Amino acid sequence: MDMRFGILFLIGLVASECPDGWLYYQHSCYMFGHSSHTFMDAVKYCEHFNATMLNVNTREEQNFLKSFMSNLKEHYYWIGLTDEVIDGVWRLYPSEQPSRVFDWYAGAGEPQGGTVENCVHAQPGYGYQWADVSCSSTASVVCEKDSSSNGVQVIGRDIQAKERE
Ligand SMILES: [Ca+2]
Ligand SMILES: [Ca+2]
Repeated sequence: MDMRFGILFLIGLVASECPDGWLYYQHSCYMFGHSSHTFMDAVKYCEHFNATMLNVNTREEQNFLKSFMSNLKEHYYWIGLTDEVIDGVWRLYPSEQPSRVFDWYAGAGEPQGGTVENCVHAQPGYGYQWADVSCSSTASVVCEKDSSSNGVQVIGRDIQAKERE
């Protein structure tokens, strides 16, 4: 068997896979935490897994995750979205890119917390739509990482690098 073909096949095969216990969707892996943290502790929790908090980039991603969360136990989940820097300007965390996708729970007038509520969680009672809340309140967290960042693919790259030597 042609060695190069074998390596490319290996990389292709693992590109759609996530670590055990993580959910795959469109090149991302997601992990739904069970324990409660403040926003900043939840950031560290995700970093521990080489991930960031969930960044919702598309409407499709939001709809997929909302539907998945509705089948889990009734946890509140932090997402990576804050207006800590400028009130009312919602940015993804930690990139600080302006968010293009929103799913606020209009039934409670969210977001309505002004300068007091600068972090965002998905709330079971709101069908996992979003509310702004105090960053020092506690919730579980959804962590996200690129599916290509898993370890097996790095091994594939190592093999390829060796072949070139
Ligand atoms: Ca995302
Ligand atoms: Ca609020």
